[in-house]
Amino acid sequence: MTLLGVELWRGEIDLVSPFRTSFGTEASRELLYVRAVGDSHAGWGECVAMVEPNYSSEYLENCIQVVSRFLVPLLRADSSAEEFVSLAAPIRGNYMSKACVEAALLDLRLRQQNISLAKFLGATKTRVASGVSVGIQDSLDDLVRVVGEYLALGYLRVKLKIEPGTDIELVRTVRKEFGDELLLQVDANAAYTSADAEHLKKLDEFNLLLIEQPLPEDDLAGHVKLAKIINTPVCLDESITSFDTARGALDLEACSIINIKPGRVGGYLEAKKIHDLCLSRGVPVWCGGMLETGIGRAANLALAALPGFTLPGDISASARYFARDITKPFTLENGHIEVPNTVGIGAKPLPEMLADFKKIATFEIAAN
Ligand code: NPQ
Ligand code: MG
Repeated sequence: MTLLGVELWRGEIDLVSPFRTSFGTEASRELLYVRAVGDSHAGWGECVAMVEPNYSSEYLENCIQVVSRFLVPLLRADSSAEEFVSLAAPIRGNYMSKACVEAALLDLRLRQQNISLAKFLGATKTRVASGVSVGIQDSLDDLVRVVGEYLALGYLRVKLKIEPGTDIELVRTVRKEFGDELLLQVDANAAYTSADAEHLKKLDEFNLLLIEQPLPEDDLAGHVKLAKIINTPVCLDESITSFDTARGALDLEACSIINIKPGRVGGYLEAKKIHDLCLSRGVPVWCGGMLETGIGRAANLALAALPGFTLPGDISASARYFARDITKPFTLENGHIEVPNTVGIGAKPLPEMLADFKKIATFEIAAN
């Protein structure tokens, strides 16, 4: 049951179509993996940071620095994921860096103990309801076509990216085209300000499941005020970086739904604590996505199989983003994706795909 070493692997996979949000357009996914090497097993963790600090303050190069200089040195041959998390606690922020190291260690330890991540976390479902995040399109016709294609594939919920000037008409068009039964929500990625409250109130007529992160991540007070003005439930994403920020947002009534992303909160152990808190308070949660490949997607499926994940998440099929995934592809079956039930995260890179990736760092872990 030992940890012998840690490796960092880098690569890039093109997206099947550009993904436009209020903070930019992505055409490919630059990737960073952590590999935790044991005596007879290896664990993999995926870093969800983007190349540029546009979604949050973390970015891929910075994660490589933080993982190499501050996190790997904390590891011991017998470190558990729980020990790593407590040793890393004094290092402020850097949630995505911590999460990918924790995930690799968790995958390794669970493989060594012959347990699946789903079982370890307390999963109660064998498949999870799948939604899709739809980027901003060049025209309303394009949007209707793209949404139609996803619904034909069986996705159970549609999330539309919005930004100032590209919002009300977008939602009206999709609601009119696909009907009142469609599970529909929007995500602003923090693009509005409190001054837009009356404008955002116009979305109330479209019976949306939620509006996600309308205001800047640190404007909790603005979300409290907005939640009192609009009827559409407010869901927070970027603002929730830990158990404490989740509890605080709920105590202040800044939101009534939470998008849980393990990478954004420092890992699966913290994500589970947030899940348990929300379950105890009857607050719906759903699993967000960061355009993960199969390594991150497999682990997120285990998390989303917990009982409190009652809304369809952004864990889409691999094909939503990638023509070829780093792992065996995750596919949509009747609007759902199967939860891996084999040991660890239940997935690992395909050798032929990993061949295009570069091992950029190797660290030996001192025996105890
Ligand atoms: C969100 N995810 O919920 C994020 C935004 C996002 C599925 O909408 C590369 C890496 C590109 C992460 C683009 C979804 C990304 C990204 C958008 C995350 O806010
Ligand atoms: Mg979001």
